[in-house]
Amino acid sequence: MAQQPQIKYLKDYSAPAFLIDRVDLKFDIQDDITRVQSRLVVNRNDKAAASRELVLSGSARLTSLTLDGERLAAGRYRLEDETLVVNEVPDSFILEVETELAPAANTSLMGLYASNGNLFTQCEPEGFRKITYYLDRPDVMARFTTTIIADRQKYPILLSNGNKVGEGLSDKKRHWVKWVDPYRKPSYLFAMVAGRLSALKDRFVTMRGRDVALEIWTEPADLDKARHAMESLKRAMAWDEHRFGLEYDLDIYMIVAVGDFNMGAMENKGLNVFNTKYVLARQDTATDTDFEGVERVIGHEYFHNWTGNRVTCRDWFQLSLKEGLTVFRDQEFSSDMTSAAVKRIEDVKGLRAMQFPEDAGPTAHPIRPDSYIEMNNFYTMTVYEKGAEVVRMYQTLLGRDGFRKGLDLYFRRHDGHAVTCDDFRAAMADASGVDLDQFALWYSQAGTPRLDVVGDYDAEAREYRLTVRQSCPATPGQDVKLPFHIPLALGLVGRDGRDVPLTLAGELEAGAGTRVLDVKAAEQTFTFVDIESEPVPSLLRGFSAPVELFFDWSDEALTFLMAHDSDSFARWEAGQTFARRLFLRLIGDAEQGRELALPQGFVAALHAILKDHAADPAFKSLMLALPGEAEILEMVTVADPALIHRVREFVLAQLALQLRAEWREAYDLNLTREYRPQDAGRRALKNHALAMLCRLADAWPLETAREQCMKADNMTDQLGALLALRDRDGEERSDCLDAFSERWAGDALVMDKYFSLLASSQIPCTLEHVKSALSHPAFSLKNPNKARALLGAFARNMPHFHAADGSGYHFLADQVLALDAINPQVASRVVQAFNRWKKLEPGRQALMKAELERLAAAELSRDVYEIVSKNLE
Ligand code: 7MK
Ligand code: ZN
Repeated sequence: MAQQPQIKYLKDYSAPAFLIDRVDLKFDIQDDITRVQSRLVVNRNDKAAASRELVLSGSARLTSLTLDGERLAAGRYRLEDETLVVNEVPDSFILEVETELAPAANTSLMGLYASNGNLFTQCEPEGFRKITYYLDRPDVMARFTTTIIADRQKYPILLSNGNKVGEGLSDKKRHWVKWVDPYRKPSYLFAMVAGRLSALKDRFVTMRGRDVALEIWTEPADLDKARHAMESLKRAMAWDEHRFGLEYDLDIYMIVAVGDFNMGAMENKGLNVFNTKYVLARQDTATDTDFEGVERVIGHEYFHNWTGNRVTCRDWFQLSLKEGLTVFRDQEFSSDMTSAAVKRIEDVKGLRAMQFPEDAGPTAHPIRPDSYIEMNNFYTMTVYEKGAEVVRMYQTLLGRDGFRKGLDLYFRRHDGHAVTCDDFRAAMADASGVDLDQFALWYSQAGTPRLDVVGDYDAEAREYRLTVRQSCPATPGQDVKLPFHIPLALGLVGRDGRDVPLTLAGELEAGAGTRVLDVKAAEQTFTFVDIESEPVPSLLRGFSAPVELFFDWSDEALTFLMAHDSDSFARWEAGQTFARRLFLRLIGDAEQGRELALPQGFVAALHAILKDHAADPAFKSLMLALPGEAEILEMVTVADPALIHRVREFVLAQLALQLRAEWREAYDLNLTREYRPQDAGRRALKNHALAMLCRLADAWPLETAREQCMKADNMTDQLGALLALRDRDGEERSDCLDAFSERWAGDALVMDKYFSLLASSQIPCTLEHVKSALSHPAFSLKNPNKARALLGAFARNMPHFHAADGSGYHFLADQVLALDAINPQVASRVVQAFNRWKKLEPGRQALMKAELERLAAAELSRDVYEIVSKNLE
């Protein structure tokens, strides 16, 4: 870093000195450059401190500047540090700004950029300033019009936000289109697309009878993969009306798919831009998980139209206001479209594998951060996924109806405005009468709270007492934490496996089988009365709060909950608790050089699950899956990745061996004759069984996997077989991989799967394979999907990334440097593979630190600098 980058603070927020009423944009697209004319109607903001200087953000080449029609002389303005300052401005005026862009040279994929010959924009959070000079902050909401002029052959399709109001020819070769967005919006929601694209078209009639044109734009060759996205969009629109009474508000809704995109997708008003990964899905190219991902992200961006666009964020510290809420909404949508139990478990798995480590590491931050260097670094698991858990807690505390009333009030108060997380919390409190003052701490304190629960049964008094103690580990900049307001959902399970009605001491009537306790103090005791015999507590049902909970269940109690708990999340969690405990014990054994052995109780519990033929196969597959390596790493104080890997592999190998007949039966029973989307759960369980069987020394599973891979008529089974073969060095593996990469050489999204397979393999020469993949004709570091597929997968590969000689670390650091020169945002994601270095045993810790120091000494982007410096603090 040439100079220390500036830190921005929430506490420094001040309202903008000027507001922009209207923006008229004109994009003149030439071969190599695009000229942008912007005409701003600017007014002084009487709600802000008066200033005679107009300060605009921007970094594009400025070619002309006029104020009220007069060209500004050099002395009237200055350009410095990515800002344009205009002196002596009147109270109201018109500013015309002209800039020149080179989209084909823009590899950051922020602002205006080229992808495969077409042009796209990405403006959230601060990409608009790469296009023109502007008050590029979300509390400045303006009415936009966009005119685009381009060659008819090269750019037949010209799109922007809102409604198309005119089009025509400017000369023989060039045409123009004008778009008007009737809604005020911040600049981050601006979008423009130009290129050769084809559309899948449909319609949706809203609850009040508005006829909406739906268009999904893709490259012509991909159009036959857009059907599922379109069906998902219609389901999302109907669901938001039904669940939240929210209706779409324009006559057209467009989605454009692009192969080069930094994130999943973007909710630009009326013109969503999507990573192809979340649009294109066809049975033979996309897995069941991919299909679910498309539905989820289509839903997410659609839901933003109300939670994000109609009501937006005052400043970027409030990002979770729209993201936590919209993730919660997409979770509820997916839950209603498939299985609520499975969805909840998958979300919690994701949170544990990725958000908990973030909250325990050097980049830990509250869901509403108080400072940042680069805002792009705060599109995190914490802001999104923990943010969604915080929104879910409102619903748990207020009930579904109370939550709905709160949301209605939020829209009544704030429609058309840019607001804060406190405004959201106030709407929830005011609509329900529930005191949510202490709840505010979820927004300001980082770290995963810990609940230590002790149960005590008093047979004499027929009482069951639960004592709950809460704490929260220190995080960077926050040594001491105050107690949170935690909704703790629980049940007490009787000997017959049924929930005991829960009555707290002092209550007159018997309560329900599941109750939500308000845990607010550092230590609290709850007494349940009329409890006939000692129950087994089922705690944190439905994962009612993003915390870690500890209770001293016996192995028998856990097996009992696995079989009988009425709450399916808690059934799954009992199995996970059993497994976590087992891992801790085995890691201790391995460290002491003791022989490893699996307790029969654990094997028997999984045996019972495999034999439960009435259970939903998707749920069964989750019950049979063990906590991942990343989760285990967080559980130990000093982590040896090789040991963690070895112990986990041991357990898996033992389960494969001791339950081989049952796995084989699960495989056979879940084979399906023809492909039907609704058999996704059966495919999941079948492929899980196949992967377990491929751990055996037998030839049969490898042959079966080869055959399944070669003959599959759908990507789930093809990839399922490849995953089963992934770690088995041999002919079956190489034949299948070769056939796969040959067949799919022309399909970018399928090739991402190929690169991930190579990078996640346990076979000895994986690093060599990853290195040679960098020069594979289908690979490019410039494409974020490719970089993530290869480098992201490698960074999660425990034995290879954490190779004892440091070769994995060295390789990844080299790639971070290469990537940072191309696309800082993607580089900054990849470098976070180093975040947990302090958790590792001394040898690897030193190796990782050396790589971080090597990075720190290099010329870095703001994005990577922020992460590296936080790691070394
Ligand atoms: C999801 C912002 C966008 C990280 C996860 C998304 C982004 C980053 C999609 C980009 C989104 N507003 O809709 O949240
Ligand atoms: Zn979002």
